[in-house]
Amino acid sequence: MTSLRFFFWFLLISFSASAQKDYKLWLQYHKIQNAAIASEYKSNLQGIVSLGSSATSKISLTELETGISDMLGNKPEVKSVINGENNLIFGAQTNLNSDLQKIFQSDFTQINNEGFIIKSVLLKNKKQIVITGKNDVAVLYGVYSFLRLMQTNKSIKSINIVDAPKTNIRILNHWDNLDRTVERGYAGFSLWNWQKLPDFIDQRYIDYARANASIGINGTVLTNVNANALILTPQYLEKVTALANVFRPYGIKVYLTARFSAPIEIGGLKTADPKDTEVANWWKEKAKEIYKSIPDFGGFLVKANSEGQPGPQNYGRDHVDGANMLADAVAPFGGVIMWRAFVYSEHDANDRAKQAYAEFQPYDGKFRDNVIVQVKNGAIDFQPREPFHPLFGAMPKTPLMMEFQITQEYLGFSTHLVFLPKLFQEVLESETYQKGKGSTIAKVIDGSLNPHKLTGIAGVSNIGNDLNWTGHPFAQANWYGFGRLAWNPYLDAEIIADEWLRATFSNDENFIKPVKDMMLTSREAVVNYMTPLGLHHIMDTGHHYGPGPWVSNLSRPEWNPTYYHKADKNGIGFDRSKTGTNATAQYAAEGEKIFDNLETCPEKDLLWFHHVSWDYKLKSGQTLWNGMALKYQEGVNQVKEMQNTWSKTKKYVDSERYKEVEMLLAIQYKEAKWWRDACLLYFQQYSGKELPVGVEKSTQTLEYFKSLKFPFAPGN
Ligand code: BDP
Repeated sequence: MTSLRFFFWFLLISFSASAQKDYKLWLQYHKIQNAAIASEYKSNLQGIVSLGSSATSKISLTELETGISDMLGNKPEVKSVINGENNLIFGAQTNLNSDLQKIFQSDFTQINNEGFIIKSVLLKNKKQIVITGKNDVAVLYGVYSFLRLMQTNKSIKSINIVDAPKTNIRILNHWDNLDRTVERGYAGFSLWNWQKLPDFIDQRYIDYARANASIGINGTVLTNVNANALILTPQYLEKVTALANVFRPYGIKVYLTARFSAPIEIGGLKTADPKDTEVANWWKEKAKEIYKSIPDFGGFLVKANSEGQPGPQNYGRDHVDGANMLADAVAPFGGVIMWRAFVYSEHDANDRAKQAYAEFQPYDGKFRDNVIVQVKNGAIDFQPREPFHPLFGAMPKTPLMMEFQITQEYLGFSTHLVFLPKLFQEVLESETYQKGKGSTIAKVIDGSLNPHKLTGIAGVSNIGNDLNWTGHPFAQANWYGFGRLAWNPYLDAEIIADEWLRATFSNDENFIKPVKDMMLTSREAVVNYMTPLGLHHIMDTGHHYGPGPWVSNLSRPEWNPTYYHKADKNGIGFDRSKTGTNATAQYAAEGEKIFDNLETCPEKDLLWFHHVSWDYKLKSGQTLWNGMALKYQEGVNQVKEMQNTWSKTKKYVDSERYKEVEMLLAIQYKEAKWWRDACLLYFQQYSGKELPVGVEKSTQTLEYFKSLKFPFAPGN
């Protein structure tokens, strides 16, 4: 081989090795560097015994074999019976022998159907580690949990874990269209290759299911909430069935979005009125047809009478009529309706933030028991920061499902490094005060505040067919973190970041510490350089890329950023207190009082609830104008610091991912400055004040920023 050919060959190999790292997500199974831990694992994991033979058991076995041999550098012996000691034994409750049944008897009473037990036990006086649960999927969760312990180099010597998910629907919402474009998708096209399905099963479907199972996600809505009825035709259902078959052994159920007007569009009916018997029967027949080929079909997610989507109101009916009609269609098969509360209307002059509550709160207790109402975390729309949605504290008789957005529609797309579990945790820890102090959103969601049979958390997916799945290597952490929080809404974001970094990159403390800090501050950084102090929805309209606080020419008032910030000569902010739209009254009394009063309203939400003067004194002693300008600058500085942190990680990260993140952080820095400069120049017209010391002056004019256009911004 000539040296040039050798060089290209070498490049190819190292590129694919590195690209594979990106693709492998948090399931890298790096060789363990810590000798003491590696030898502890080796002595405890001499053999693997599978007590099951299902497709799911086979996945568990393969996963353990690959994970353990990659991490330890040698293959453990796979045994067909339990003999000797220091084996890793796994299997579902019904497959355990009587000795093991006895050992785990009381643990089984502590877990639900998806929970697992991992324990070091003495079986006939021999030390073994056992992973068990009530069925094979639960065992698979235990297997991934065990491998995660190894990936994070935790001791397994006297392992004793009993764990179970706190919510029952842990689901990704894909806003994927049938032409494979993804609404608000920034990581390529849809994974679902409808044209080649059902006969061609892309390896990616399997890898997708595996990644989800590894973090406990058990459902996927394949299609966009802005739905296309064609997905419900036999031609497409056959394709959906093929996907469901791939996902089933991983414990993942398939759901679809239901276009409310489907009975007209594909059923040939004259109406989609939910009170019309023919319509109700059409849905019943449709459900029967689906369940015939997908017996464990999860159900429907519905966006109705929202942003132009059809719904029951087109026929003078309401959300309850619509949801219950669909609920009756899927109930005989155990299906669920996830009905979205994301509604606001151009005909309603009321504060947009109040509309979903005004419409849905009176329906409390009126839905069938297989309906769960899906509520976005905030009352407007997935902003970098929003106070929690007031519906969470106001519908005790209705199961409410959280809807988070993992894809970064309003948070810099897949170019900005923003660790979202910080945002998710802030929401889940918020106090609704529904039953006094301690009534957190996590408790509403997991059904512990007001008991409900159905509980759940949905995340709008950030996954596409990019090689690295999510566009930004660090956006993988948001998928990961979403799954972990859906399993346990009380998990700390710091623990999630720690696990993810170790599993994805390295266990070296010199890497973990600074990079974890970087992740944990990244959410506050984006708030600072985009929408500090409670500002919101001042992104450029339509695509939501970059700043556009000046936009005021759109037909619907609430589509204009000026509607949200209300900057004028006197000050800035949306008065949602008693003196304004009184949106604060939608919160339970204790919360209402806090938000309503300028003195007690958290400064992070100040301009969400209050219109305050430019000279208003912040807690820091700064005027509002100076404080706001300093926040914008702080955000920019934080990104600079992120770049600085990353520049020191070269020796811990493969060159490709190092370079990717380096380039992305450079874009983020550029865009953070763009945000700061554009917003401050714009607001300065109203405040009429100079920038305080420490805030850099823009090198461009406001006119320049206003002239920027992005007709092909992705995801729109
Ligand atoms: C907004 C998005 C829009 C979605 C809508 C929704 O801009 O693309 O269709 O929410 O959630 O965030 O229905």
